[in-house]
Amino acid sequence: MYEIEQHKVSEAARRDTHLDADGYERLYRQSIEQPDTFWAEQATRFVDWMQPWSKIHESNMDKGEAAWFIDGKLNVSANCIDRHLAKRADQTAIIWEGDDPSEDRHISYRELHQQVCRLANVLKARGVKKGDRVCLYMPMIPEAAFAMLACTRIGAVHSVVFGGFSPDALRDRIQNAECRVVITADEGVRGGKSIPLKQNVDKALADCPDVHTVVTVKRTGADIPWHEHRDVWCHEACAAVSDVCEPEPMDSEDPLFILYTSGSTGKPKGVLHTTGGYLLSTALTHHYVFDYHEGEVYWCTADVGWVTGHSYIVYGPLCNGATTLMFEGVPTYPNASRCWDIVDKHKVNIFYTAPTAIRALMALGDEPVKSTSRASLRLLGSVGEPINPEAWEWYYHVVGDSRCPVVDTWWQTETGSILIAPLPGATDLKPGSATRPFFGVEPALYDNDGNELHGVADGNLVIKRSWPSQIRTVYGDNQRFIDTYFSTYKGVYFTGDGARRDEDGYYWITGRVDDVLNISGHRIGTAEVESALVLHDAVAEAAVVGCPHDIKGQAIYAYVMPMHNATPSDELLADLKVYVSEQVGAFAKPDFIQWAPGLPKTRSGKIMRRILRKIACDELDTLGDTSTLSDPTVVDELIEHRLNRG
Ligand code: 6R9
Repeated sequence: MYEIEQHKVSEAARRDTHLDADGYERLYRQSIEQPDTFWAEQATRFVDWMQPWSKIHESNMDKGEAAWFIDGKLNVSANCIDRHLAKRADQTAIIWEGDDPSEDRHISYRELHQQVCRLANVLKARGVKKGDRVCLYMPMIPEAAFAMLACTRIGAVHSVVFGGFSPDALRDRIQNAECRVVITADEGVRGGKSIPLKQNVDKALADCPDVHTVVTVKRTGADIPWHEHRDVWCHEACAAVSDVCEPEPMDSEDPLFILYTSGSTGKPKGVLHTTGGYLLSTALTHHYVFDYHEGEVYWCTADVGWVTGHSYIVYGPLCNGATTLMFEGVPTYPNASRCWDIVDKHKVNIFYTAPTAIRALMALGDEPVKSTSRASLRLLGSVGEPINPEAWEWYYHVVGDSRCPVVDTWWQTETGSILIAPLPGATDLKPGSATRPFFGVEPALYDNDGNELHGVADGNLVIKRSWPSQIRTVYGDNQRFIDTYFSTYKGVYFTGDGARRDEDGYYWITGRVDDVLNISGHRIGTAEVESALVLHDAVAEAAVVGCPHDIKGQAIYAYVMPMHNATPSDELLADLKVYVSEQVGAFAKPDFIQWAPGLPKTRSGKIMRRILRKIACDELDTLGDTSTLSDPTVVDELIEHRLNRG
């Protein structure tokens, strides 16, 4: 067990932080006991409003209804750009570091303003109006941020689809959100390889007749197919319009964006976030959790296609007038020192990444880290999955030279912003714990019967009161939204995660308690992979579970029952893996596929995943009760042929 004292934040770090322990206690208490006073103060300090709100907040946690800063009007792009111009027009807003270490760009707030206005005018010229959905399928280039902000400027709702998704997955998301405009790039570049984004869009659009415009950013200049009536080059269109575009006054509860995430059914959910509450929460958490100080360089390594990229590359940092770094490549290209070379090159002060990246770099040894300076680093962050104490220690001691606090931040696509995390200088750290709730957040642990557990306990993590950046609905399916988040336990938000609370009130997230896997920090529903597998002609049935993986956290283990007329073979196995990549995306490709003569089912026909998980994890002595199975011999057969994961 680790001692708390071991990682007390050093006195030097404590001196300059926004808050100390008393400050955190005082503000947390105020946020719970006098929420209206607390939120009014924060909303005034962090966000500029075009029209003040009439009421701070209203919610009904039985139905998942929430409204924040009611009647308030604001514009997100004006908050992220225009209001900084008086003071910091020449300050760098975005540092872009290319995949190739010789390429970089510095975009000032002034240039950001011009670029966003131009792109907003292009969207307008193509008929995009307030409330319309625009799909973004982009690599990690500044134009991704320009496009997001251009949407917010005119009140369009963006739906960013991660560039690693396949054309089929992209098509489903374009159709679900009824997008008519797509913004993409000719190609993406990662680790020296190119990704055919425009070509993928063309494939996806074969089944999306309503899409009338594809705006394409020229990133590599590769030869790409072109459809005269539909496709426009971003640089040509932007050159033809004005660089002035007045920001649209938006209601605080107007939709800001849709972001698809995986759940326990095969169909991804379009998580909908709204304007005022989301912007305030991302700015507030960026300020306090990363202890952001004026002039600092902040780098979040996430992709803009995931929520971490939305909240902590774009919205939170830019709302705070920060300098945010965006990296196109991967941590190991051209070599294992890349991240630390970037830190030294751009004098990065705050570095935020995922445990899977930390573990991958840790496996390559200390030398690639030690050969760099990292003197500018002041704070380290972690997000996306539980960080094992070994990785935490390495991050703290080797990357941070035992000098930089590590903030382990727990949150979700649905929560919009960080809900549980230490505040540097205020919270003593424990490796592996996300520690304590952020302001206004009231977590609780429930047992499976819905009883709240008090004191030291292990249970299902729920959130008891509404917070500003809370998910408002699942786009187009409010019933599914209520069923998923507000029906498991009455009157509280169910996170889908399990957690333990220790004697100091610290939370330790133990992982998903539903059928969602976390592969290298990417959320994937087991049902999504299963649906892809059973679409293949040779597959009769499939069941997917997670098993532990040293670097990725979890790996995908699939049990596949072949069709009666199919012959199981190594070629077919390889085929199935490629097939899943095509259906969903390469990151969802099964690591292991075991042929199954049958799947263990209850007498009512439900697949017993618990048992499949135990077999995949080699935990045979705790298989549990198999007597309720309709055919228990299936289990012996699966055990006998289980795969060697070593
Ligand atoms: C931000 C993000 C959410 C799921 C979440 C949980 C896991 C995220 C974590 C963590 C332990 C942390 N998760 N942060 N688990 N410690 N600090 O990752 O959003 O992609 O929606 O994933 O990730 O299981 O429920 P999202």
